[in-house]
Amino acid sequence: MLRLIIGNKNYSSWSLRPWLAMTALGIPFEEELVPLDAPDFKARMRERSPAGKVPVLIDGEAVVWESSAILEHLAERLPDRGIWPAEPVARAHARSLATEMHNGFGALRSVAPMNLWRPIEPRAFPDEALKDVRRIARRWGEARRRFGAGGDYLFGAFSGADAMYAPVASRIRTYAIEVDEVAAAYVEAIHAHPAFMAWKEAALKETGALAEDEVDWPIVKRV
Ligand SMILES: N[C@@H](CCC(=O)N[C@@H](CS)C(=O)NCC(=O)O)C(=O)O
Repeated sequence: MLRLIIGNKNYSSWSLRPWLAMTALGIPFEEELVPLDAPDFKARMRERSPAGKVPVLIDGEAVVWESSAILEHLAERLPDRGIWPAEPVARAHARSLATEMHNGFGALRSVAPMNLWRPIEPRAFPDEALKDVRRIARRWGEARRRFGAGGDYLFGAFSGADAMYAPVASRIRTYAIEVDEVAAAYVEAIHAHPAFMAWKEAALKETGALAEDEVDWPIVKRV
């Protein structure tokens, strides 16, 4: 059985990505949650993977860290699950989008942490972060136009690319960041996915606020 080690569901955007891909695409796995603020988090995670971070996928003797490597491992192991679109041009596009997310958009990520229990409330962000949002919305629009006809997601059916961008959709919604109509519809489609809803439901039951992810710390706003 595959085992996925994750962090707090309210905050751990990198953990959400492979969890969402696996859940949405019907890949069975056992989940182990290691709270990010546990005093022994680093010690426990260093025992599991060289980077000492979450997420980590354990597949027998294979230990896979880095969210995009986990998606690639799953795509290779379970080629029929649809981690990437079957059609090669769409697949190349999906991989490029996913990798761009994995390596980029740091300006947005640094000022707008994923925080699922935070009430929806507009917030001002620096231009650089808003530029990231516009670039992301353009990417979503291009993918939806070119490849999205078969469904509500970037490549029609839900894929690894959607899993990679789901935390951004959540940030856009939480901080009420204005986006164009196509991007706004995509944000809603992510929030309407049963796998995303299941993760969020669990996140809302969590306790343990993290200062670095609460933008009004020491105030913690919760729905
Ligand atoms: N590039 C990594 C990022 C992993 C990451 O930064 N995980 C965070 C939680 S979302 C973490 O483990 N933080 C705790 C730490 O760095 O000690 C990936 O794609 O998996």
